[in-house]
Parts: sequence; C-alpha cells; structure tokens
Amino acid sequence: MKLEEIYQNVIDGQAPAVQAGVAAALAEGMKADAILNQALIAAMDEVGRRFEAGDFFVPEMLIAARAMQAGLALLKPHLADAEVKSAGKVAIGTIKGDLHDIGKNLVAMMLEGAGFEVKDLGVDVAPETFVQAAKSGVRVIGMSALLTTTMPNMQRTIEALSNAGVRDKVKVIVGGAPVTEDYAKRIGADAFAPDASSATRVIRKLVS
Ligand code: B1M
Repeated sequence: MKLEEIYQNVIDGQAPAVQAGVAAALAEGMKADAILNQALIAAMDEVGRRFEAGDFFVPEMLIAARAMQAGLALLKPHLADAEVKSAGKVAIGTIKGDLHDIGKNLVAMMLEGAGFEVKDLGVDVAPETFVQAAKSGVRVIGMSALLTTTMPNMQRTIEALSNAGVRDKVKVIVGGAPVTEDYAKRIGADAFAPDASSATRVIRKLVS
C-alpha cells in the first residue's frame, strides 16, 4: 500500500508526500531497494511512458524527477552495502549534451554506500573534464547517458582519454537507459552495467 502511494506521488510530483511515504515505509521496516525499484524507479518509467504518449510534457517530467530525488535523498543512507570495503576513487558524470542525472546520482550514491570515494562531475560533462579527472588519479571513469542523440559523446570521451595518453590509467564503465553491453564493447569501454547495484558490483571487479 505504501509503495503504491509513493509511486503515485512521484508521478504527481508531490515531493513532500514522497518524502513522507518513504520515511513511513522505512519506519515500517520496508527494504530500501524495494522502495527504490517498486516505487521510485517504477514511477519514473511510467512518467517516461506518459511523456512518449504525449500525456506528459517536460514540466511534469521535471516535477516528477524532483519528487523522486526527494525520496532518493532519504533512501541514500539505507542503500549502503555493509559487506564492502573502501576500494578507490571513481569519477562519474553525465556526458556532454545530456542533463539527466537521477540514474547517475543513484549510481554515485550506491558507490558511496559501498565505500568508494566518488567524484561527481555533474551533468553535461565535456570529454576534457573526464580527461582531467583521469589525470587526477581516479581509478574508474563512469559515464551515464540517457539520450540517444548525445550517446556518441561517450565514444568521444574514450577517444579523448586515449589522445591524452591516460586511457590505460583508468577503467571506463558506461550505463544509462539506451546504453547496452554491445554498445559499450563497440565504443571500447571496459564495462557496462544496466543498473546502479550491478554498477557497484562491476566497478568492484574492475578495481580488484
Ligand atoms: Co528526459 N528523456 N528529456 N528528462 N527523461 C528521457 C530519457 C526519454 C527516454 C523520455 C521518453 O521519450 N520516453 C527521452 C529520450 C529519448 C531518446 O533519447 N531516444 C527524453 C527526452 C527526449 C528529453 C528531452 C530532449 C525533452 C525535451 O526537452 N523535449 C530533454 C533533454 C534535456 C537534456 O538532457 N539535454 C529531457 C529533459 C528531462 C527532464 C529535465 C525534464 C528530466 C530529467 C531530470 C533530471 O535527471 N534531473 C527528464 C526525465 C526525468 C526523463 C525520464 C522520464 C526519466 C529518466 C530517469 O531519471 N529515470 C526518461 C524516461 C525514462 O527513462 N523512462 C526521459 C530513472 C533513473 C533511475 O533511471 O537514468 O535509466 P536511469 O538510470 C538507471 C540505469 O540506466 C543505470 O542505473 C540507474 C538506476 O538503476 N545507469 C547507470 C544510469 N547511469 C549509469 C551509469 C553507469 C551504470 C549504470 O555506469 C557509470
């Protein structure tokens, strides 16, 4: 019941109600990943479907995204993976031309929860900024993309890392709704992860 309410309040963009719902669900002992997957992420999928169908426009998407972020903030401390030890530095950002940051933030949160030191480069991140991060000693570069139009900037970033002579100093992982394992291979990334929890697992493997 709580999950359905949270789901609906994300779709309706009711940030305070989402926060109240998440807080109540946690207080009742509901698992953070159930709240995340069955309410918050499921609601954003529905928002995407409504946008595609022409029932929602950018303002509705944005308000729903804000409501989801409000819920995520409360979940953050509960997404930690207690079994994991500190494993190194990861720089993560949404690629150039792309302003979507919910998935990227989620990956960053899960990594922090898993004990990684995360340098969040933000959104619309230029290849040169990723190169600077690689030069600063991070072990992993994570790129997130949500738009098919700007996805090629992942490959441009990998090329920029090679041109700057730092490609072999870092591991590169890519993800985001339109990104696939096959695409990751084609552009020369080291890894792909379909969601935030598997990203943590994959990155742990990359640095081990
Ligand atoms: Co936009 N948007 N949006 N949007 N938006 C999509 C992506 C879209 C699919 C909607 C649709 O048409 N159904 C569509 C893209 C179509 C395409 O490219 N083929 C779209 C569009 C078209 C646009 C605009 C162009 C709309 C316009 O202005 N006309 C515009 C672009 C702006 C820009 O970026 N330059 C735009 C704007 C926006 C808002 C600003 C309103 C808002 C973003 C707010 C924000 O992020 N702060 C927004 C939103 C909210 C969405 C949808 C509805 C939801 C995205 C989301 O947050 N999902 C989205 C539809 C959809 O995806 N269902 C849509 C939840 C999030 C948790 O999932 O990001 O996939 P996701 O992350 C997952 C995994 O992918 C993975 O882990 C995460 C969690 O498990 N993952 C990684 C992500 N990054 C990873 C990195 C990794 C590993 C895993 O390693 C490093």
